[in-house]
Amino acid sequence: MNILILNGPNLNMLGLREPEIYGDKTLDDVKGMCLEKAQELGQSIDFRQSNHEGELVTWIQDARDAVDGVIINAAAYTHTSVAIHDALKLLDIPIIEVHISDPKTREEFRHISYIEPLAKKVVAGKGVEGYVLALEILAKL
Ligand code: CA2
Repeated sequence: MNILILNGPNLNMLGLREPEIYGDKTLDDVKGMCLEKAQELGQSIDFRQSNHEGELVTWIQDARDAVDGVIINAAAYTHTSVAIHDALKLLDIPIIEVHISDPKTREEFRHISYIEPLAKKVVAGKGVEGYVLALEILAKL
């Protein structure tokens, strides 16, 4: 099973500020956790981060016919991006939406997700462990 794990804007700063919301692990630590779990589950992962909406859209388009599942934490683009929604809509593989915090319990502008209607499952508020849970969910599908 080939899985694409996408991370949106500012997640490259993980572990460097706001540890009370996002914890103290860096995105590299999260990648390491995912690689370890993927190996255990016999999955192959491609873990990426971009601060650019268009780059994320291109990566999602490229995932067509190339991967078996997508895990996406689109960060702030979750709440704004019709472009990412439209790109994900073209995939006919399972999409798991991940958030480290629980956006629904935070500011109102974080309550809308343009990804949620397309996601097989949303994992939110479980910290960075949510990425590992998403890999387990995909393994069971
Ligand atoms: O909880 C999540 O995973 C979010 O997707 C994180 C986004 C936020 O806009 C979403 O509403 C919820 C923010 C990503 C910024 O990440 C940072 C983490 C630590 C330090 C600085 C930035």
